Amino acid sequence: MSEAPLTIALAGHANVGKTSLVSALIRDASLLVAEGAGTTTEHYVKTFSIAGTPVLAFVDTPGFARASRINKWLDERGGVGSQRLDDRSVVQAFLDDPDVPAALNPEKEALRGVLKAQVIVYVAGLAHDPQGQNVQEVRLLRRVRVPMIAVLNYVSDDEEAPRAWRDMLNREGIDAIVNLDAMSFPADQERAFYNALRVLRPEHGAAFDRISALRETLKVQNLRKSAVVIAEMLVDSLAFRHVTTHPDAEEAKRYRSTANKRFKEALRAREQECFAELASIYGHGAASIGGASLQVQSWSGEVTDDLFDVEAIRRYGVSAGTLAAIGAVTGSLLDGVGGLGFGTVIGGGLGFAAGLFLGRRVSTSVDGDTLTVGPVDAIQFPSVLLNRSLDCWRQLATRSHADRSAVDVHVAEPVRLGPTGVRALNKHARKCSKRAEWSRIDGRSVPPERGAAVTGLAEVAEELLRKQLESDVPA
Ligand SMILES: Nc1nc2c(ncn2[C@@H]2O[C@H](COP(=O)(O)OP(=O)(O)OP(=O)(O)O)[C@@H](O)[C@H]2O)c(=O)[nH]1
Ligand SMILES: [Mg+2]
Repeated sequence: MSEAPLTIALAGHANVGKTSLVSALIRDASLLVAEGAGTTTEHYVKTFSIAGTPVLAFVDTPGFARASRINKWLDERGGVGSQRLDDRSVVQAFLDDPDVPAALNPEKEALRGVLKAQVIVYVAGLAHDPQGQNVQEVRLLRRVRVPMIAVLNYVSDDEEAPRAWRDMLNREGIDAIVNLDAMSFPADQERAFYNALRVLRPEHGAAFDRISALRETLKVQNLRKSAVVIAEMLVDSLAFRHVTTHPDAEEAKRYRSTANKRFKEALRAREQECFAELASIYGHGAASIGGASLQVQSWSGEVTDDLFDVEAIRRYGVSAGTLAAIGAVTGSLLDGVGGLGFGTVIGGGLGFAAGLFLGRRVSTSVDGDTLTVGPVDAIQFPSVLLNRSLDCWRQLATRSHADRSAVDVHVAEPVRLGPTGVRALNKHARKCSKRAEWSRIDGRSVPPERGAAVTGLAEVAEELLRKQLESDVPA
């Protein structure tokens, strides 16, 4: 077993996704990736550590644009007969030659990085057919005399890579060819990539075992952490009340609509905080979330979609059938409270959803000089909150770190809770709705009994996350 990390250089033509692949492999969304060629200008090493021990070191390199010129230089200066230098020495001589034109600096820089590696990964961007310059790149890299595999980027599933690429790479004596799409980055492609490396560098077998064990552990750990983050948000949001005091009852009443707005803003901000925490669990802390219905400019930005609107219920609410199954006969979460005049909720379709329009169900009361806004007294609300965060989670959990686009919450059909889950959710939600002191939204400290609600809701959330994981995350 080898103690030092296996050093792997990613090299290839400019703009084929080398840095994107490093990002995805080491789960780091902060590396500089951009549309144009020439984004990476210096080579750098990123180590991937497990429990503080570096197991792999990836060398990202600037892309090649003039490999044939360098090959020519190397052929001319390599010497002949007994004077002939070995390949690595000629490459080194090229790097040491002060007269090499500055135009070749990116290539020099790339070769400096490549010389540090024990394995070279030649990245082929399948946006184009292989060209003469790609052949030259492979030939140039082979002079470094370390095992070399080719990664075919832009192949998101098992589709056959274009024959021309395979033929060329085989002809040039590449040791292995694997599909590895930086953007979708499926787990099975990543495993195949590591298996190929393992064959070439069996002395690092233990490192690959540790990586695959880590992936499994993290899958479970991150799911649990996410469930707790979502449960904390649920408790805070369901318990929250916006309370203000005024000179008299009339003033308090006049302030009602402003207070209502503040209340909703506070819940939206809390939801954003939850999304941000989920993102950071999965190493996407800097990502922004946005989408068709949930428009978010930045983590602290504004949500223009409404957590409280009819569409939210239709999309994320509990179905009429499930409500019937659990015997819900009113839309109210707070038995006997409210007096808001909700009708019977058994019914169907949008009329049903509209009848539960969440925004109208923010309970508001004036008691002397005190105005209290909240909680949202609608049986659909906990489900809407839970499913929106699930929607965000499912994308973060499967997202490649090469993907720098906004997270588009609101994509696929949400996985719904069954009657047992809804019953459990409602049970805890009812409790939270009666305990204003359980909300941390306005920064107060919370009593220890709140913990049981968080645990209970985390169980409900975890069940849903697991279902989701089984339904759409490849093993
Ligand atoms: N659709 C798609 N786009 C990709 C993929 N990999 C990379 N890209 C995009 O291709 C562009 C270049 O990606 P980079 O990772 O910067 O490429 P690079 O090879 O490091 O580029 P240089 O450093 O300039 O040589 C970016 O806009 C990426 O988002 C992929 O698998 N699928
Ligand atoms: Mg780059």
